[in-house]
Amino acid sequence: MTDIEKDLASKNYTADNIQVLEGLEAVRKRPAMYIGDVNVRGLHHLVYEVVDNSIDEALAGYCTKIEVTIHPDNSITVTDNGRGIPVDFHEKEKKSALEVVMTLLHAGGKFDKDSYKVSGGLHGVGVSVVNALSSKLKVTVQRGGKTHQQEYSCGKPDYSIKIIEDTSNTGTTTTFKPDDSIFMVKQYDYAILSSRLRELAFLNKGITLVIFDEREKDDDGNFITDTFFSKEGLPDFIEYLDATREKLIPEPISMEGERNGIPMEIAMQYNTSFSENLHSYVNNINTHEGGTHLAGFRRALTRTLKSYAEKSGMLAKLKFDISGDDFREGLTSIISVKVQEPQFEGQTKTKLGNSEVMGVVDQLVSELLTYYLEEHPKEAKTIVNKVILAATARHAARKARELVQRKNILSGSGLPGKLADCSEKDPSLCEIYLVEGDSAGGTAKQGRDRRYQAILPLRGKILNVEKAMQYKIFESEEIKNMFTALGVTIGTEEDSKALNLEKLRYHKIIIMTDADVDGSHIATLILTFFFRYMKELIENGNVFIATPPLYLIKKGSSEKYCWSEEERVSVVKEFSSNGKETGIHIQRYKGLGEMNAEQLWDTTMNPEFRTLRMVTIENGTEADRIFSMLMGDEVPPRREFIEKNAKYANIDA
Ligand code: 0RA
Repeated sequence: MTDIEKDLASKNYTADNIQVLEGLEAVRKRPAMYIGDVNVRGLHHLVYEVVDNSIDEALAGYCTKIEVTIHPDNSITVTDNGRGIPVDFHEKEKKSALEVVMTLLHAGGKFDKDSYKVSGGLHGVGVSVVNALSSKLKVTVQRGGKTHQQEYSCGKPDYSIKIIEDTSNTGTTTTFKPDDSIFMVKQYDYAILSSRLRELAFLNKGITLVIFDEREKDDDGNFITDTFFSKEGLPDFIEYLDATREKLIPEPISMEGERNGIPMEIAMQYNTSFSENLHSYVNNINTHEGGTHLAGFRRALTRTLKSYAEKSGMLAKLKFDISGDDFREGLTSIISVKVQEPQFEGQTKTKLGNSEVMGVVDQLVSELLTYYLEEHPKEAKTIVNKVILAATARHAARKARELVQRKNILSGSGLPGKLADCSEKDPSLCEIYLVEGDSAGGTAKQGRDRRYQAILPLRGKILNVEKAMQYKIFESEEIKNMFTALGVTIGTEEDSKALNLEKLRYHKIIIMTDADVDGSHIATLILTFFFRYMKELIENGNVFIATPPLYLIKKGSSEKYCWSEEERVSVVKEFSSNGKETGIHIQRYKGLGEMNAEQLWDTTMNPEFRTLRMVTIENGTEADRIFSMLMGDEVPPRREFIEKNAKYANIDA
């Protein structure tokens, strides 16, 4: 007998149930098909799936508060004060509606066809998938004066739904423990969950979202907790994202409306920076790759501002054209639409394909932005002046860039002189180390395997691209070297914004800096550059951080490297317990330069023993905010961030 058959025999299931169990069995066999992966992302996705159901209940107008608790064993509880999942008997399925929702694939929401249901995760798979992937799940429903309960193991009910007590409340509480035999990681990350809940609070104004972490206490002995609530929604989101940028107009421009049954919200603010920060969402999902909603917004923005600027006469003296980019320099904007049947396209399925959305967004933005500009002449003038400034700078940037390109053509291969290239030509086998300083660069050149490892030394602090105007970037020696060594180029023109990734000369780009404050600063400067100008490389999984050891511990003829404080303590213990004399020598590596070529190869560059940390973007909107805060002008928020996060970084000052 198979497991399923055994189960059926023991529980007297009818034929109708077979399909159900096979459904959940399929989820357990191929979890990645339902939740993307069984790594950090998949693990957190389980929480989002459950929270999404509560968000739907809130969007239907029946729920105001959602609480998420991380328990000490990394199980999760999600509680809402909605109407409660229906518990009545389901004639067709011959079991409670609750059990149907919890055990049938794609059964969620089927009871209430008229309800307004649009969230439901990127994979939108329903809570039964969470149940299937949990070793244990308990759901408690308060509804109709009673508290109902059912528990499941690996998705299968332990008992039929039962009433446990009377209640005057309504709501749903789900507690689940992800199955350790399925997931590669077990620990929930507070920062990942809380930034998603914060994002949901901004995207769904009026809902209170609370997170508790029972695994950790703060200095006062209380559990770590955060409460997220936004009264205004997207304008509040903009204020949050731009907290450390200098704004140009007092309040974000806020546009909201519904066309052809598609609700949409847009908020935008101009700041003194030079980067464009457009964030777009469909049904609360961040559409990283954009799509028709974003295209509609951009089109309307360019046309409306251009026509206003022309009418105002402010462009009269301008000697060159204004491009679409110029309208978006220093613009932070968020667009959020809710679409009943979204089509997601693109490499990561985060590009909205529904063609009908473009026109309706364009229409609403044209209308409301025109109205705004008429009503706010002072702000309108500020915006047009910023656009003119951007166009002027772009003009200068093009000249600088053309000069650079011409020079590259003149100097033959165009590869930077400092680059020690590898002999292998197949990019998928090649690595490039971006190394802090000429001296460490020299050691790395000696230590590397020159067949497939290239070394590019970078001189000290590279340009902070967060604060620099674009043309400065094309003048910076270190940045030009990175572009030419990697083989990719970018344009400043609209159509050539995308990187030519197929030209990438190394599929692994490894940032190698000292394990101290300066080294971390340099790594952050390089990451800022990648995030702002070569984000696709990060999204593609090409960017890595090397991890040189922090200590070398020697005793007699034995020696060991340590990468953390804990390792150091345990190695010292090991060495002192099995030796005769107390002659232990501890060397703290402050910089790469203290290692010789052989040591650097052994610990940090040899693929057999090294640890590389792949740089990923968990939450693009949050990453944007953190980069602007870390690399911008304001000091206090940066200090606070560093104090809060220092424990995650292996650095001493
Ligand atoms: C459909 C119908 C009704 C409630 C829900 C769904 C519901 C589902 C979830 C999932 C998590 N929390 C939830 N809260 C409510 C009730 C319809 C009615 O009472 O008429």
